[in-house]
Formats: sequence, structure tokens, C-alpha cells
Amino acid sequence: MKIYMSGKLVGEEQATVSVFDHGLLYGDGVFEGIRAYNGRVFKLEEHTDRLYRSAKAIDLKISMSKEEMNAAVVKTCLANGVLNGYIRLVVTRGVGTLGLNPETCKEPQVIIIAGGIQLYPQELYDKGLAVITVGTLRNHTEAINPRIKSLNYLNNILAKIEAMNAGCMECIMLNPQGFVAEASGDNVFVINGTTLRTPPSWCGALEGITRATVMDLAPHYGYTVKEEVLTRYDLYTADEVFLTGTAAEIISVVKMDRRAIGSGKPGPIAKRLEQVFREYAASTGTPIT
Ligand code: PXG
Repeated sequence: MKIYMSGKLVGEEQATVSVFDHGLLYGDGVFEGIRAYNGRVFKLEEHTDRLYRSAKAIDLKISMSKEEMNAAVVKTCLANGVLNGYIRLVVTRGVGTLGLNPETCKEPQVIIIAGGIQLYPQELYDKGLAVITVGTLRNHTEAINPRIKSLNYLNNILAKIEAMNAGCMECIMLNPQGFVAEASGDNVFVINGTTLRTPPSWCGALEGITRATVMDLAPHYGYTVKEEVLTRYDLYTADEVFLTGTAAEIISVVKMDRRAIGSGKPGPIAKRLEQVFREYAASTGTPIT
């Protein structure tokens, strides 16, 4: 496998990071997870836009333009023959001294890995996912804003550990006000009738690219989409609940806190959107050429 590092493609053995990189020492950096379908990178510009917004939000200046970044992503896919897969784009603060001061880091490190993707097993798409509400609150927006896709994922990992310990693959995270924010690595939607609702980003949700795609596509199929403040009540009483994310795409939630949601089986609208999303993803994107 060839990895893009510091402007060139290198072998896996040479693709190493310094122990003085603040990405490692402090989780000081930003990242993206991107999919390639059928020889095209899905929503590449949206991902680079979010990456640069995240970088700006942590006052990290990426030393290449968005256009150069997009070209580097395509080049890394080509070099690895990745036409369907998962791309991890990482920008760390770079090598500095011991101590928090980011000014000691002279050059951000840009890393691009194009490889395979580990999806949930098909069975979970067929049967739906069970989730629990975890005690770990989503970060306060004025502590680490969840709109920043930073390398500091402990908040999400602590939530994931709680979920796994309770026998669930995913969880619902609330914000410090008690409103629903998102899952540990996915956004959340509820469906009542033909209306889809999802929390606004200020409630502590990442502005997911899959979420935005669903919000764009759904009205074309007769559904209304709203960003709305949600509580657990809204999930317990929904006809359907589903999660969206680059890795998961769209997956139904059928149980929450051991209670059945709707019929307790994946609902027809989420299933339809799952199909609509897959067809759309297979037919759009930046060509890997
Ligand atoms: N919320 C959070 C906290 C995320 O990390 C999403 C929502 C969905 O956003 P996109 O743009 O992907 O639709 C994410 C992204 C993992 C993993 O291994 C998950 C993400 C990123 C990288 C790895 O579960 N989720």
C-alpha cells in the first residue's frame, strides 16, 4: 500500500509519524473519512471543505490548497487501485516540542490512506441496530465544538465503550442540555409520517456529509426534512429512527434503551432511503483518473 505523506507517496514502512507530532501527543489535528464508489470519490469537495473548516476552527493552517488536496486524494486512490473503498485524510499539527504550545510545530503533516472499508455486517442492515443512550455527554460546543472533526475523539470513544459494554454497537449521545446530539460516529434522524427530523448542528452534531445528502435527496421522494431540537421522547415515539455516516451509509435503529422503536423492525422509509442513497452514491463523484 502506498501512503501519501508530506507531498509524496511512500511505502507503508516509510509512512511513520514522529513521537513528537502533536497529533499523537495531544490529538491536535483534524481528519476526514471519505468513500469511493465505482471509481469515483463521493462528495470529495464537501469533505475537503469540512476538513479546511475544522482546521480553521483549531487555527491550523494547511500548507496546500483545497485543489491540491483533492488532487492528492485522487492520486492516492489511483496509486493503490482503490475504486471502491475508504479514504482517511489526516492533518496533524506536526512535529513540535513537548508541551502544548502549537507554535512549536512548524509544519502540519498531511496523511492520506486509501484502503478498504469495514462496514456493519449485512445482518444489521436487514434486522436493524440496537442502541442505548449513554451517560457520556457530547462535548459542550464551547469546549470542543462537535462541528470540528478533530483527532481528539475520546468523547466519542468513551461513549462507544459504554455502548459496547451494554452489548450495543452504537449509542445516542445527548448534549449538556439533555437534547439529542448524535451517535458516536453517525448522525441521527427520526421519522414520523412522511417527515424526517434531525438535530441542528448547534445541538452538538457533526455536519455529516451523509446527513446533508439525505436532506438533499429526501424531498425528491416526497419527504419533508426539518432540523429540530429533539429529546429522547422523540426517538421513543418515532415511527422509524435511522443513522447516517460515511462508513454506515444509512442504517435503521430498531431498539433504543431496550425499547422497540416503531414496529421493532427496519421501517419502509429508512429502507427506501438506504436504497436511494446507494443508487445515488454509485452514480456521482470525482472520477479517479
Ligand atoms: N458524527 C460523528 C461524530 C462522526 O464521527 C458522523 C457523524 C457522520 O458524518 P459523515 O460526514 O461521515 O456522514 C461522523 C463520521 C468510525 C468512523 O470508525 C466514523 C466516522 C468517521 C471516521 C470513523 O466509526 N464518522
